Amino acid sequence: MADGITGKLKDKLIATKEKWAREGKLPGRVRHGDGVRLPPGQHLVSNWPVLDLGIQPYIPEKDWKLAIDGQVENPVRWDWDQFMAQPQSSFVTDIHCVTSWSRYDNRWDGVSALDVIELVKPKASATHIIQHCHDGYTTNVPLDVFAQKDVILAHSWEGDWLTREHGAPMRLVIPAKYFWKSSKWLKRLEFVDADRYGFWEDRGYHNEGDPWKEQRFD
Ligand SMILES: Nc1nc2c(c(=O)[nH]1)N[C@H]1C(S)=C(S)[C@@H](COP(=O)(O)O)O[C@H]1N2
Ligand SMILES: [Mo]
Repeated sequence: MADGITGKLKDKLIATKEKWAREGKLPGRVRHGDGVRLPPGQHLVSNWPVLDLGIQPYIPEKDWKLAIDGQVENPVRWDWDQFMAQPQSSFVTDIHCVTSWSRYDNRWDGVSALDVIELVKPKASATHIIQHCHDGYTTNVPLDVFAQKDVILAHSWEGDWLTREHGAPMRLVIPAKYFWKSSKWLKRLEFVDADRYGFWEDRGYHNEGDPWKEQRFD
């Protein structure tokens, strides 16, 4: 063990790296789509379109809360400072929207889903996760999709805080799925023991939403 403050920081850094290595969570990219980067029927854009239900809730950080509960051993309810005090991760991932635009190389900062899972400890009964948002939007994913290593509860994009129209102060990002599975203005992650459709899944969107399989609508 190294001595002093620098030594302590070094130990902490080494411990983090050892943890990453154990989990296979090394910084870098997760490969989705078997090496095909642009999914079928998509075109690239360089801007970042805004899509929502016409309501863009304003949630000041002082009023923000996130509940992570349901089929977990250790439910949490974070305020903003508690959320920001969690281990931080950074991923660069691509966006694929079902309306056919894709955007490459988006840098996200926030708390990784793997760190959330490690903390709340899903029960054996947990199979899916329902995302609940401040505008009433919901969407669902299987636990193994949420547990992919580039899934992030993001507070920042390209080094700046998320803007309100993109889901400030925090949104989920699930790179392996069409973007409707990535909730803006997230307020609750509910671990459940049976699948349940969300807003668009109820309205004819495909339940899985894998862009490389073109799972757009049912
Ligand atoms: N809370 C909330 N999250 C949402 C939506 C929404 O209407 N409300 N729309 C989804 C859809 S269909 C898409 S394509 C993306 C759009 O995110 P963006 O506006 O940041 O591009 O958000 C997803 N998450
Ligand atoms: Mo969308």
